[in-house]
Amino acid sequence: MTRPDILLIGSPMAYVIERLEAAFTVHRMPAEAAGFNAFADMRGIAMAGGPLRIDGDFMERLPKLEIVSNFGVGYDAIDAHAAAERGIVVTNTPDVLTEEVADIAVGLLLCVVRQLPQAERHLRAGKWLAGAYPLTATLRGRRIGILGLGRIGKAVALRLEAFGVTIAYHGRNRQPDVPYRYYPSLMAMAEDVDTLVSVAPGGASTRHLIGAEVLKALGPEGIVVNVGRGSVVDERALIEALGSGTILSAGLDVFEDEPRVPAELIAMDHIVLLPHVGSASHHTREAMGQLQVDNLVSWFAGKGPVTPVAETPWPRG
Ligand code: NAP
Ligand code: 8YV
Repeated sequence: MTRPDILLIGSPMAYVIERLEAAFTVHRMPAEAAGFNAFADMRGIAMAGGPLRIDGDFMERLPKLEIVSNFGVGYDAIDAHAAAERGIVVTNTPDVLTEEVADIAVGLLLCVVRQLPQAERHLRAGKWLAGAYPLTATLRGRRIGILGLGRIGKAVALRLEAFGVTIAYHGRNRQPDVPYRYYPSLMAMAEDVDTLVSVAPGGASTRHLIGAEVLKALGPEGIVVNVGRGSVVDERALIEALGSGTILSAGLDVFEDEPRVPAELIAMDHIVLLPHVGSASHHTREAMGQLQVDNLVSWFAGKGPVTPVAETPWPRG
């Protein structure tokens, strides 16, 4: 039996490549998308970051494509509707990274509120000898609004409950069985909270949801933590709000044009910036890699995908 041809896009983990090579004939995407004819036989894609977007045009050039297996729960780089129209299944890696990313969201929030990275820099620079680090803001009494109370958002909320803060959320739908106040309007929630934690996915429906008006509504004690996707925040509006004191601070793990981070953000010492490390532990990245491979192996064994995305349900809707 011939081994299915699989195309690697981005930088899959060595462990993923090894497992794929054991089961499939593996091909790599050239640096520029010149030689598409060479990929006419591809039946699967293993996608792992990178600048390439898999849209309908791309799919048209791979006529035998059956499945796109994404490394990561967010699949905004893949047009899943275009895939559904063509009968192509898209899979992602939900659940296995939920707790890890929730840890980072809360860690980032604490770093921002108590200025932990700045305090550490103070010590390392020998400045403690000259004086104590200045007093900081506090988590006490904070009213937190979560944008995107999905798998990760709920895990963030659960952790935050232990801190005794007030928790509310906004999404397109009210969640059943959650004890937090639901706001059908993000703007209304921003007016009632001072801390916005975004765990919403990327894509057209969430682009720049957090803009100048929402930032202004958070007020001068306002904090934005974003571990979802950079595109959800209007970065220019955020830079303006941070620079003018419209809000207090921000903690960002994701950016609009990764890995390029605006110089204005890098120059701001009072905010906290991370290089998209929400899921980046050995443990969790291995679990994600395993699930990415399992989806391809299960599909080509005729058993269907393990974790198809909502737009390409299995069995087919
Ligand atoms: P999920 O379970 O699908 O949750 C997504 C939540 O966002 C849902 O509650 C959904 O609620 C809400 N949402 C979706 N579209 C929205 C819209 N247009 N307006 C308002 N809310 C919207 O996904 P998850 O597993 O929690 O992951 C969430 C996201 O986190 C991923 O898509 C990814 O972008 C990001 N992520 C980042 C890292 C990192 O390393 N920083 C790691 C993993 C994931 P409704 O459907 O009710 O609107
Ligand atoms: C990964 C993520 O860093 O799962 C996601 O959506 O953003 C992260 O877990 C990313 O997908 C790796 O490319």
